[in-house]
Amino acid sequence: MEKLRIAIQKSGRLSEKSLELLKEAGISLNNGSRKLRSVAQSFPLEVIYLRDDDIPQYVEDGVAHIGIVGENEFAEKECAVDLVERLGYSRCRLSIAIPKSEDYGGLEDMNGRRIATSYPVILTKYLGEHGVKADVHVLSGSVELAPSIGVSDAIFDIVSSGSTLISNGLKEVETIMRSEAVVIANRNMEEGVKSILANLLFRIRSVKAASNNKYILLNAPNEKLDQIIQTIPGMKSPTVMPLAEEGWSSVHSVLSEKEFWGVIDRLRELGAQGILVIPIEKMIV
Ligand code: PRT
Ligand code: ZN
Repeated sequence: MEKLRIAIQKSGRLSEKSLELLKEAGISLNNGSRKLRSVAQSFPLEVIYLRDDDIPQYVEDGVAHIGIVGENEFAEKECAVDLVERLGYSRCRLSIAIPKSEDYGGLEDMNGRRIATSYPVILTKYLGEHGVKADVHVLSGSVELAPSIGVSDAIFDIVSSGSTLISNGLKEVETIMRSEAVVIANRNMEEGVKSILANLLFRIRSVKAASNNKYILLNAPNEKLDQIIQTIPGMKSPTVMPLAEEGWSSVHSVLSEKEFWGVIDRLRELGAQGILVIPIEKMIV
């Protein structure tokens, strides 16, 4: 039977979350310790484990049908693959940083400067778009050390908390790109494989929607019911049922994580009582 082949980072910042995502999508893999390849039990899927740098090319070549990579790798490699889903984890940014004692007047300060990076394509493109001519110096690792050993004047690298920059005496001066884990796909998949991918993406979206939403139940005084319903519109509209106690109703709905606290505060102001918030296991989108 046809299988969808997915490439996942062998070991690194994307590995664990990517496997967890598959698990939440109901896909269990048959190996405890990671091998080069594993086959899912209850879904037509095969996983191959690769270095993240190699994944875009393998997907372009069709060795894997899809892959999970940082958006930065997708942008850097410029492979002929499609970005089909954003996953929201392993978020980071790619920024230019300079020694913290130096002043920064804007991107034009980079004219004639040496910038060390592992992402020359993204950097060169950005500088070109802004008419800045710098000397881009490619390093495969430990980019943050380059200024202190005199290899460069600035760096362009991944930043997450910013502590690596601080501990190397650098400061972030320009953010060029934001990145998160994404699913990339081959452009020439057979119909059978495409439909497996559609099913996988449907499951992934349901997992994502569930983690971004909560189920809320509350008791509302009837005279405030209209205002309470407006505060929590829900997926369609909330379910409203009369309570045994005269003048009160029970309201059930779905609340997004983003607006959560604002809505709760407003509901309390309106006299809602017995508010219960429950995690959603899956949400079919
Ligand atoms: O071995 P392989 O080639 O597969 O892995 P890798 O070492 O190239 O990649 P890995 O596992 O480090 O990162 C994989 C992906 O995670 C990256 O491509 C990014 O999309 C994403 N990601 C998210 C990060 C970070 N956060 C991150 N903080 N990748 C790297 N870092 C590094 C960064 O290079 C810098 O050295 O962490 C340091 C900065 O972190 P802060 O928190 O000190 O700012
Ligand atoms: Zn890598």
